[in-house]
Amino acid sequence: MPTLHGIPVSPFVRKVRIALQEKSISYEINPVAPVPPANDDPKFRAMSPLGKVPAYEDGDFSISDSSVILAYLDRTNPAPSIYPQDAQACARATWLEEFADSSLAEAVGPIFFQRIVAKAFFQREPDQAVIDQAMGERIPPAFDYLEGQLNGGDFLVGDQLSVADIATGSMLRTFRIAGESPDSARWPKLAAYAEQLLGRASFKECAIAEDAMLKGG
Ligand SMILES: N[C@@H](CCC(=O)N[C@@H](CS)C(=O)NCC(=O)O)C(=O)O
Repeated sequence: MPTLHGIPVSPFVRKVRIALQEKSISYEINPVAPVPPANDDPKFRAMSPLGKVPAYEDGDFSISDSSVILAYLDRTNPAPSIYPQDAQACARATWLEEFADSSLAEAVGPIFFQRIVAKAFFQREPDQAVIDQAMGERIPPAFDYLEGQLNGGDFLVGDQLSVADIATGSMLRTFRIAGESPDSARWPKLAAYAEQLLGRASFKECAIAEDAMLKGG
């Protein structure tokens, strides 16, 4: 059975878990934390040269990076595809995946780090100035952009779930774990989109392990 290496609360590990669930692929999870000494382990480094999670091990093959893993999964288990067929729609979906993994991650990450990681892993109180700066300056442009990309439907591109939704939903789930959700008065389409996406069976299934881990279970 394939093994996914990485702690479930990582949004990048979550991306892979969602894709695995949507494709009904059975797997085991090895909850490696992306910090030494766990990510210094030579066996892990061979799978993930940068020491980041996730890494994915499939028999004697392994690869790292959530976007690369999603592309691999789609080749090895094509149905249902998480890439639109049309070339331009596919390009848009992979661009939105990149946007979620970079700009949206940079907006949401500091809030999650201060509210959850600092407390749980470093026994530190959250730095409110960092949270305010992210909420005031980083979240609005990222959410404005996504609001403009949505058409009021359930998906960012076309009429089925794609890597764009998996990556965006994963970051919106991180935002939710940090105690936040998009303000429906300011971003109505994004707020509705987040609600239905995070209510999907694959996201709910992942949330069980995440919540258990955050509660120390
Ligand atoms: N582009 C990578 C990003 C992965 C990533 O940054 N993971 C974080 C955990 S959420 C990590 O491993 N950080 C440790 C580090 O940067 O050294 C992907 O999509 O997998």
